[in-house]
Amino acid sequence: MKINGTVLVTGATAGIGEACAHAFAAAGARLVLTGRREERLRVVANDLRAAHGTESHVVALDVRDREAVLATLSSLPGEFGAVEVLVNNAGLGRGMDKLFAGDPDGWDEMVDTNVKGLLYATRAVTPGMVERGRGHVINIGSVAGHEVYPGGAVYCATKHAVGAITRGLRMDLLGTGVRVSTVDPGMVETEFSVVRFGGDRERADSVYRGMTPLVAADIADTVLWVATRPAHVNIDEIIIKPTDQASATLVHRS
Ligand code: NDP
Ligand code: 8X3
Repeated sequence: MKINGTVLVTGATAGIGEACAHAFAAAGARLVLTGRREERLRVVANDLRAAHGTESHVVALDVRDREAVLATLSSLPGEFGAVEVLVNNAGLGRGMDKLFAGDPDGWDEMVDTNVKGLLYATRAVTPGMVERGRGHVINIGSVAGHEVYPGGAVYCATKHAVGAITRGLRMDLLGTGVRVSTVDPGMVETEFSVVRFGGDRERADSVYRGMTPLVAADIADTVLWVATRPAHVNIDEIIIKPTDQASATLVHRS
């Protein structure tokens, strides 16, 4: 499976985004790596160069910063500008309080990152794809875009929105040659739960206790597969869960 061209990953400093960067680099792509933690981006870029001889362009940005996203990602230098695959991965959960007791700042952060950030990156990158008559937008959704669970109303709402945006974007790009997909994971052990629970590692670890979660590389493998189908094939959506998980809330633990 070879990828010729540029792959832009949002949220490439950790977890699924970092794993996607590695998978695409191994397949021959050049990478645009974005995220807020610039130091981490440089480490990832160095790792990719050492492991695969990959050329990366690092862009430290917050996807919530509309002006920065639109200005920077629509005018990437040289060959980095011809983005072949956009992986809209940057996202997070904040807390699991009941909605009536929830933290509005956390709601803002989830909506602004998971929904609006994804829209800004898409708006910056897709005009070039349309012009070139080729490209692929791959959104990282979630089982939370298919189900709702207690304490997850806002996070689930953002991932339902990702599903709606994916379907609408596919309609709007019909006839341009640009593909649109969503890869929707269940439980993947990354920094996600540590972030969701405000750095409480004990609580984060308990999410995966007694079961075998997915790892970021499982999702990256799927994203790469989606991106490497022939140009006339569009994988609309994939739900991928651990064998130990039957629904968002039904998990086998031993
Ligand atoms: P991680 O916390 O490990 O990684 C999240 C990434 O998103 C980091 O690179 C982080 O970079 C980036 N990010 C977060 N906020 C922003 C922001 N405002 N601007 C730019 N980048 C940002 O979590 P995962 O890898 O698990 O999550 C990746 C995606 O997968 C998310 O969309 C998540 O909702 C989704 N997902 C995760 C599942 C799981 O169980 N882990 C399951 C289903 C979906 P930085 O902090 O440097 O900015
Ligand atoms: C993250 C997975 O099940 O915690 O999207 O919502 S879940």
